[in-house]
Amino acid sequence: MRRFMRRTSLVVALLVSLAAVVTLVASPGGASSHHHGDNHVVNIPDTDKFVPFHLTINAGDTVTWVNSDTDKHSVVSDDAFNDAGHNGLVHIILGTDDNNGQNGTFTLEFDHPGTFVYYCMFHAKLDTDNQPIAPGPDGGIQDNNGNFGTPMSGVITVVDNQNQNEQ
Ligand SMILES: [Cu+2]
Repeated sequence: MRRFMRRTSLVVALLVSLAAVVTLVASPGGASSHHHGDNHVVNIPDTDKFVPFHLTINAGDTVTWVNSDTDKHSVVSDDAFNDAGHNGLVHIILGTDDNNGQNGTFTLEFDHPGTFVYYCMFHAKLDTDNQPIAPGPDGGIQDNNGNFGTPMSGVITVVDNQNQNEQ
């Protein structure tokens, strides 16, 4: 029993020191493969749209959605056209009505190049060809004539940052 205990604590001690070494080795490597991430903002005003519609960012950057509308909105990605990570994402961003008067926010980090196409499930939906369309008279962006047809969607293009790291 004693012997077993001693052996066990030796193994534990070895594992702890191994973990420490792995941590030391891993952190500088992780820092150099990503540039210092910039944060980009996509605003959601009270007109049911993402502003800007399209963003180009570097791998390692973050994007923060800021919902200043009273209504809640959402960021939903579909695997059919998303190769930038966060596949199958469904995230609701509260509006000021449900968030004590404060803007709802949501931040994602994008770690590798690709395209992130997203839409709001309340103000857009996907058609049979996986294209965002307005869900009906109560959704999408209506023009002055009452027509609807612009779905609430957006695109983030994530590019490789290797060249910038070398500068
Ligand atoms: Cu919405």
